[in-house]
Amino acid sequence: MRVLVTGGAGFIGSAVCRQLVSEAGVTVVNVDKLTYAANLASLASIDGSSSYRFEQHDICDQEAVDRLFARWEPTAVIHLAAESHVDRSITGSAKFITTNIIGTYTLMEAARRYHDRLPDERRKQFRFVHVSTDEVYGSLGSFDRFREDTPYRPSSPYSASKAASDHLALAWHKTYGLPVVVSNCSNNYGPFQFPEKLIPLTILNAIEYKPLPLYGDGSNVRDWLYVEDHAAGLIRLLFEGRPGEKYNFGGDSERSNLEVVSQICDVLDRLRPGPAARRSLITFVPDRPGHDARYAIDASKAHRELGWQPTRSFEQGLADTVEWYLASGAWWAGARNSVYDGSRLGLPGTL
Ligand code: NAD
Ligand code: TDX
Repeated sequence: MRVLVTGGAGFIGSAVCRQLVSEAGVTVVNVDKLTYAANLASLASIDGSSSYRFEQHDICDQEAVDRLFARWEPTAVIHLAAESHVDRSITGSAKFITTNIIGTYTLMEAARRYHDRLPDERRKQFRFVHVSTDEVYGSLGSFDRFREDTPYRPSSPYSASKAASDHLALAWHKTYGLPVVVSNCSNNYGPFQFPEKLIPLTILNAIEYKPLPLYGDGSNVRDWLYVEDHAAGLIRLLFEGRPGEKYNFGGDSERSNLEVVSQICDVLDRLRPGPAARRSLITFVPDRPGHDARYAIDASKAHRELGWQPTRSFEQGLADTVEWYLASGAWWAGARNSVYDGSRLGLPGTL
């Protein structure tokens, strides 16, 4: 089995590549443009394996993508390549429209032509797993949870672009018979996450005793899932996902942003005591425009149909993640010092 993974040098994609090669014994071709969010060091554990290949390409480049299908003849695709940071989509939406919508379209067109040419047996086996987000459903009140049939109400340029890509993916199934499976997952966290997202940004700032920016009053709620659990769910979709279906993944771990940041402070105070309790670094900053109040996932379909369950509690996963960042300065130093400059980008939470 050979799987073409897009965005495999990113946070979730690298976890998918590592699991496919090291645990599932599957050959991976990783196609990634290597944007600011990519880090090939996240793949060090499988680089050099005969089951792993890297191809640097933009998924918007139709000729390049067609060539990839012809050259590698994949059994399946897991499509993760995207612009993924909501704040960046607010200050510059163009790349989100291009990569998330045109890129997905380009990839699916190539997949469709390839799929149509496959002999019967291989055509039956082929899957196109489109990786999306719970943000397409918009914001929840206090009680509900997102189900697969919850209507789409995206709030940000990022989530609107992902919503568009989901609609395209399911239309390519209905109209052309491309065996698409869509996943909608809640917030991921864990090792190898680029330090612009809440959890790694907070961990690194707290290590360095810098302010910890919380948007608004910190009461917004996210449902956190450990990245390795998400990757395991995506791999199950390759084998068990029903074409044309959507599957929600979540961690049953709803926490307010204030709770998450406070917990990181406490873990770090325990692991690396400093001059003052780190909660004193929490700084409330102007809110993100269009900030969704609450996300929560009903993942019962994935539990039932895929036999998938998250394996790690949020408390355990967060402690593991903090320890990983403490031990992995070489991985994050480059991204932090030279690439990510929030103040230059004018991001909403910048201090
Ligand atoms: P990421 O930003 O860490 O990685 C994205 C990767 O895509 C990078 O390696 C980047 O170089 C690559 N890429 C970007 N544009 C490209 C292009 N035009 N051509 C080829 N490669 C390109 O993102 P992530 O957090 O790993 O998210 C992966 C996917 O999962 C995305 O589709 C995202 O929408 C979705 N998702 C993320 C989360 C989350 O919490 N991070 C939750 C649910 C769904
Ligand atoms: O400095 C910050 N302060 C803060 O309060 C940052 C970076 C974020 N926040 C808040 C905004 C959100 O309520 O924390 C929450 C999490 O923010 P992000 O880490 O930016 O994630 P979010 O906007 O929820 O989106 C993430 O989950 C869904 C991923 O970035 C998306 O790719 C995924 O689809």
